[in-house]
Amino acid sequence: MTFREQLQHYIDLTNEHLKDYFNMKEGYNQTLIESMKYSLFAGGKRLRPILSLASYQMFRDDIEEVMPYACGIEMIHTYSLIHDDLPAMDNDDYRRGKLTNHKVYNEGVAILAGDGLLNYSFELMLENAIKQNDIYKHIVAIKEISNSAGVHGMIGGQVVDLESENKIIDKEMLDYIHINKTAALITTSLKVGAIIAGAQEEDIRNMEKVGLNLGLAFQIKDDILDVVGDEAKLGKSIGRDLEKHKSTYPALIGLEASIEKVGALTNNVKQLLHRYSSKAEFLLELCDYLTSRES
Ligand code: GRG
Repeated sequence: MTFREQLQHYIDLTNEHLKDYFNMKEGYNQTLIESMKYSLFAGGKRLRPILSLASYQMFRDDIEEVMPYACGIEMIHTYSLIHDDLPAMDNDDYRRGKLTNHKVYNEGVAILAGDGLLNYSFELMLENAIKQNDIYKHIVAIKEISNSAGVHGMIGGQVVDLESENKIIDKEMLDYIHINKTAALITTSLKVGAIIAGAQEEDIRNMEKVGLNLGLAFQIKDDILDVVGDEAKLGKSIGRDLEKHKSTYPALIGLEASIEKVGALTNNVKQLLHRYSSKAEFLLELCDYLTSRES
C-alpha cells in the first residue's frame, strides 16, 4: 500500500468502528446522541486514531484489539473541541467549515455532548478491557489515556492557556501549554498503540518521546499556518488572537525560528524512529505530511 492508501485505510477503519460504537438505542436522549454524532462525524483528520493504529502495527499486524482505544481517544479529542469552541472558552462559530456544536444545538446541549463523549469513551474502553484475559495492559492503557486527558495533561494545559490570555508569557509557560494541551493526547495515542500491541517498556518509552516531539511540532506548525495561512483563516485567527492576545511560538520567537523549531523536532522524530527501519515507514511519512501541510 502507498502512504496515501494506508492513511485512507486507517481513516476508514476508524470511521467504520465509530459508526458501530454509535449504533445505539436512542430514546428521550436522542438530541444528545445526535449532537455527539454531529461533531464526531464533522470531518476531522482522525490524526490521533491514525497514530494509535500505526504505532500498534509497528509491533503487531492484526488491528482489532486497539480499535476501542483509537476511537475512544478520538471521542475525547472531539469533546475537547466542542468545549473549546464554547462562548466561555474560544467562542467560535465555525469548526472544520461547519457550525460549531453549540451553534447548531445550544450551549447546554454542547456541554453535555462533550461530557457524553468523554464518558462514553471510557465506557467503551472499559467494556472492552473487562472481556480480555490479559487485562493488565488494558488497564495501563486506560490509565494513560485518563492521565493525558486530565489535570496532568490536556485540561491542565487548557486552563493555563485560558489564564494566560492577554498576558505576556515566557517560553517555559508556552511549552507547558503546548505539551499538555496538544502533545499529551498525541503522545498517548502513540503510547497506547505500543502498550496494546505488547511492546517492550523501552519501545513504549521511545514512542512517548516520538509523541512529545511530534505533538510540539504539530502545534507550532498549526500556529505557523495561522500566521501564513489563507486569507480567510488569517483574518479570523489574527482577529481572534489580537482580541485575546494569545501567545504562540511565532509571536514569541518569530516565524523563521518557529519554522526551524518544527524542522528540529521533525528530525528528532526521525532519529527516534530510525531503529524500527521499514516498520516505521508510515509514521515517518506521516510526520513529513503533518509538518509540511499547508492547511
Ligand atoms: C476544552 C478540555 C478542553 C481542552 C481543549 C484541543 C483543545 C484543548 C483545544 C482546541 C484548540 C487547539 C487549536 C488546540 C491545539 C490542538 C489542535 C491543533 C487541535 C486540532 O486538532 P486537529 O487538527 O483537529 O487534529 P481535527 O479537526 O482534524 O480533528
